Amino acid sequence: MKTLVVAVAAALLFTGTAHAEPAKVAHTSAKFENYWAAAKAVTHDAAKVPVGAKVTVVGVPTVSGGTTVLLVLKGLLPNRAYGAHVHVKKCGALPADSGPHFQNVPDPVQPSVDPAYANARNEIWLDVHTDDRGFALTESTVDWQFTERHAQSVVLHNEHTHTRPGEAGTAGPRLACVNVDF
Ligand SMILES: [Cu+2]
Repeated sequence: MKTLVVAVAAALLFTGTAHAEPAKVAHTSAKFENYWAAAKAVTHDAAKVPVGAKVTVVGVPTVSGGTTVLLVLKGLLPNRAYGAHVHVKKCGALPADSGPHFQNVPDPVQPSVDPAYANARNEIWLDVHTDDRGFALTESTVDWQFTERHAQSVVLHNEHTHTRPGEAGTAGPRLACVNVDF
């Protein structure tokens, strides 16, 4: 009987939230490769993101309704700045294939370079500076979750992310991309 009550309660709880898919944990660990269809992590510029460099991304929904994303990189160029963001689409053969940045509140004007939308609270920015061994670790927490809309990649860029009107969110050429099922 007790089991039945628990089962019914669980079913009701599940039904009650079925329209808003619960946020989930996302995780990818991979080595950057030249593009091929099943590559999890793709380098578009092997001089700046070498083949064989390692990347780990973890995305975790927080109890307070936010999301924390962790980015770990090994084997990049030492003592160098890289920009990084969560992008909407999967990595592809071309750098542009990963699409725009994921925005919690979408900018009606695309491409989005308005700091009101292209900022580190409405997007997930993961800029890093590598140490003298090419290692970097960073984390970003935003106060929203991936529920109805999802993002599919993290992209590394050539520069740290700009913030001024007209260039907000830009960070130079896309150097590499890793698929993450957020
Ligand atoms: Cu980006």
